[in-house]
Parts: sequence; structure tokens; C-alpha cells
Amino acid sequence: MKDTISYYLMDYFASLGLKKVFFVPGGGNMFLVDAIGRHPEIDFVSTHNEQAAVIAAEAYTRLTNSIGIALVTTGPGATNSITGIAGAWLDSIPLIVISGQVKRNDIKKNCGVRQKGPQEIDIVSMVKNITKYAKTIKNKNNILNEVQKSISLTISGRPGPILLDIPLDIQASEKVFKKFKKQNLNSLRLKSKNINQLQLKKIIDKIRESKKPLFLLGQGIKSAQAITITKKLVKKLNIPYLVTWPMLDFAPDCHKLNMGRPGVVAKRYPNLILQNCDLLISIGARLDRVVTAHNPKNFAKNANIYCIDVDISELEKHPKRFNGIHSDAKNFISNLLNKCEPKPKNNLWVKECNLIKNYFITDKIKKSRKLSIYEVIDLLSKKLPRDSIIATGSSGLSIEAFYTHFSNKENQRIFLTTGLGAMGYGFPALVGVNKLNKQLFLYESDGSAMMNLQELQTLKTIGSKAKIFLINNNGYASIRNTQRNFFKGRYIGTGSNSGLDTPSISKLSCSLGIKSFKCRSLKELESKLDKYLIKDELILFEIFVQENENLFPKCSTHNTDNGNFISAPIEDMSPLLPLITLKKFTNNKLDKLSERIRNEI
Ligand SMILES: Cc1ncc(C[n+]2csc(CCOP(=O)(O)OP(=O)(O)O)c2C)c(N)n1
Ligand SMILES: [Mg+2]
Repeated sequence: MKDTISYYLMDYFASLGLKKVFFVPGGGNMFLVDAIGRHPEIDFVSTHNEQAAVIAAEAYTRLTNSIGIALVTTGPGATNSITGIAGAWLDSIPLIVISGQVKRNDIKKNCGVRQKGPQEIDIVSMVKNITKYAKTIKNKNNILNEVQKSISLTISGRPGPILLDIPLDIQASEKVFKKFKKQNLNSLRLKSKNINQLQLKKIIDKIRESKKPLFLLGQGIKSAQAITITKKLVKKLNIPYLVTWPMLDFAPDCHKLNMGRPGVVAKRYPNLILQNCDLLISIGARLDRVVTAHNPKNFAKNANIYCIDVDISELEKHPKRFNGIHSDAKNFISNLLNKCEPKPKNNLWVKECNLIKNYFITDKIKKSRKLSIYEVIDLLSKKLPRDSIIATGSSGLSIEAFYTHFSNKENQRIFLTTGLGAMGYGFPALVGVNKLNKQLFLYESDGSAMMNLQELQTLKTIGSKAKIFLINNNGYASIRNTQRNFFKGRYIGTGSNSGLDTPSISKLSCSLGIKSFKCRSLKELESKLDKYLIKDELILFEIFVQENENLFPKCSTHNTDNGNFISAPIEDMSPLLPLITLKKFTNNKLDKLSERIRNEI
């Protein structure tokens, strides 16, 4: 058949099962837009901003075995895509971004001017450092090679986004081709290197000798599509595990080997268990400061530490005592699964972990009259059903409280953009996972919602049946906390008394024809949830909570009487526990800093 290169490209994507395109049309991508409209297998969603199109596409990748495609136009369309690309880059998410470009003759090249073609911008240079591959296609005969190469790169090794920039004249040029037959996406995945057998043997010996082994499971396991074998591994070996935020949904909170999410803001028990283990095996987690807290040298201080990562730079950045093993998570885990002996079920260590977990799992704050974010999160933990998808916003106090305290159930999929922490993630993320055949929920905060509010209309347009929990705490509660703690409460641009008004989002969504409720008490929220969670329509619950709550538990930096700062060890979180309790749960191995903090502040 004869058709445009644009159609040829879409036919190739469809043959690989890549059928979902999120886009905003423009003059600069018009032939590609025409092709997605005409191709019978391509399902397209129009968003109201390219940032949203790219976020929707990366959210789609996160929840499927496919890859989301975002299609943007040249100039402002391309620049709007950058936040979404950066998020996918930091979180290692496969993503295909196609940008339209001006005709080859109109490209300015290196002639020194700022622009030659209409709305021309050199997007490739801008995203080079946040993509695995970014290229302007100059030769139409090479397009299939370029596309195959970039798909291989986006899914292989440490995954990440790619961008192909296609000039208008290439989009429009015609090609005679046979329709592509169905192909397997995995055939484009590059093989990972074999693991070093000596290192493997050493770690197997360490597991055999260890009395208190602990896994720390990170996003790299999802990237390597190794969730199923990781479940088999922990089950076979009976080794407790911690997870990072993007792996929160690996197993239900109540699973007896699941010891929670460690870090600067965390429940107390994961941090205590981390400090009590004698062997820590971290797989696919980059162990940034959010997880290791203020002093990485003190992290898992009683343990031998092994880190498994597909990206050697992530291993090289660690302190010397972290032993690095350069391997893809799936490769490493399948080797362990075949070669490791199980630990006895319910061994002493598993019992000790569960004792600590059970003691601290219901760490509660004092009740006050106004609804607390923590009460909301407890209620949602109870009410949201198994087998559902929960998209969340990605920045601010409400989100951090959620990832610390939400108690997840079996087969709930929960996700955010974690590395970038971009406000505005929630609505477009929900657009991206629409129609994935599960009940859909979004948990988002008011300030962040405002950054991509227009996508509420997209949700309405695409017939979303999701339930949205919108936390209203009068703007930027997290930044108000910073301004209270560091600037004596000089609030600037963080709430209605300091120049930032947030409208009632339920009123706005009502005006779009979306059913919306205001909830100001736990009772009111519970009765609304009981009545409306099962309804088959898009509903927004605007939940008014206290405006100035603190995050807890938290590894704080303490200001001493004589003007010094002491950063608390990771196991000694605020509000501070009595020393005697801390001693009990750290096997009497108190850090000297814990005594100093209590004596000097
Ligand atoms: C795109 C973007 N701009 C700015 C920030 C900085 N920032 C982090 S949290 C925050 C306030 C978030 O407010 P809201 O979403 O209402 O959450 P809350 O802290 O009130 O729970 C801001 C401005 C950010 N994370 N992302
Ligand atoms: Mg807020």
C-alpha cells in the first residue's frame, strides 16, 4: 500500500502493540495527527496541554506492559513536553515522545540565528540529557531503523524516555509498504549481561550465614519486569523485605514479610528493622537521601550491604561499605531463586521484625477537632478496594503523608512520579490509566491540582469513572511548614493570606458537569464514600483538612541549646521516643547521637 511516512510509523507502532497515543495537535505535527486519526488500531486521547500528554503516556507505561506514546507539535508543544520527559527519565520509565519539526529546509542548523522555520525550536538539544536517545530524523529511508533503535533503548538496560523529532516534509512524504505483521515488543529488548559468578557465590554464602537478612526492593524490579519472580524469591527464602515508594504496591501492607517503606519520612518500624539487620540486599533501588536519611554511613549500620543495580554509576556513588553488583534485577533474582536455600519459616528474625512492626504500625497522632490528613489516609486505607489502581499526586505534605501511612491491600497498583516530584501529576496520570479495566482512584492535593486543572475536562471527555480525593488544606501546606520553621512564619505565596488563593475545586468540577462533594468531617467523608464509591461515574470529593499539620514520623535535624545542628540517626525519629523504648527496639545498641539529642535540645 501507499501512504505517508506518518501512517507507516503508526502501523509499525500498532504492530508492536503500541496503540495508545496522547497528543495535542498543531501545524508542526499535522501529518502525524492525521495518521493517528486514520489508523484503525490506534487509540488516541487529546489532552489540553502537552505536559499532560507526556505524563499520561508515562503513566500508561507504568501500568501496562506496553509503552505510552506522546505526540506533540514543534516549538511550544515540544517545550511543554519537557517536565513529563524529565519525570520518566528520573524514574526509568519507557516512553516514546514524537515531536513535529519544521521542514528540513527551514531548520536553522548552526547558522547562528535563533529561529528560521515557524515556531522552530531545537528540542533535541534541550532533552539530550534527559533521554536515552533524541534525534531529528533527516533521512526518511532511515526512519524504521531509528524507531527500532530507540524502542530498544527505551525498554532495555535502565529504561528511560526517547524523543524522535520528525520534520513536516518527512511526515508528509509517501512510502510504498506492506502492512506490518504483529510483532513481539520483547524481541527489541537488548539482552542483559550475565552476572559475575564469583560475586553471586559470595552473596549466596552471605545469605546462608546471615541470621538477620533483609531485602530492600526498588523500582528497578518493576523496570526489569521481575515482580513475579521477586514474589517467588521472598516466599521461597522467607526473608523479610523493605520497599521504596514506587514499590509500595509490591505486596499488601499486612504481608508478614513486608516491613514497610524506610526513609526520612517513614513509619518507625522499617527504619528500626533496617538498623537491626545483619545483611541488607538492595535490588534496583538507588538509595538516595530520601531513603538513607542524613547519614548514609550510618545506614543499615549493623549489616553487610550489597546493592544490585543495572546502572553502574548508581553503584559507584555509594560509600565504600556498600558492595556493588552490576546486574539487571531480573537476572540477579532468577539466579538467587535457583541457587539459594530457604531460611526456616517463621524464624526468630521474622518474629523479631513482626514484633517491631506490630508495635509501631498504628502509631497515631492526637485527635483534634478539625479533620486530620492522617484520619483521611486511614479511612481511605480501609475503604479503597483490592484490585484497583490508585494514582496519586507527587509532591507536598499530603502526598508524603500518604506514602508513609497508606495501608495498601492485595493487588492495588499505586504510583507517582517520584524522582522529579512534579506538582500537577495527578490529573494527567489518571487520564493515562483510564479504561485499564480496574476501579480507578486519584489522591491529589489542592495546590498540585491547580497545575494541571485543565485535565479534569479531559477526564470528563474520555468518560472516566474514577473517584478523585482532592485534599484541600488552603494551598501549599508543605511550603508553609518550611516558612514557619526556617523563616519565623513569614508566609509568602503559600496560602490565602499570603497571595495564593486556591479556588474550590469541587465547585469548578461541578461546573464541568462532574459530580462533586465537599467533606469537612470524617463522618461526612465516610458516609459519602459508602454511598458513592460504588457508583459508575466520575466523582470528586473535596476533603477539607487542617491547614498546618506536621509530617510525622520524621528524621529531624535538631537545633541544640548551644546553636549546633544534630541530624538524628535514621532509627531515631521525631516525635522522639523515650530512650528506654528506643533501646528496647535497637537491641540495646543506642547511637551516641540519640543521647546527645535528648541532653542538648
Ligand atoms: C512543578 C512544581 N513546582 C513547585 C514545586 C515545589 N513544591 C513542592 S510541594 C509544594 C506545595 C504543594 O502544595 P499541595 O499540592 O497543595 O500539597 P500540600 O503540601 O498542601 O499537601 C510546592 C510548591 C514542585 N514540587 N513542583
Ligand atoms: Mg495543599
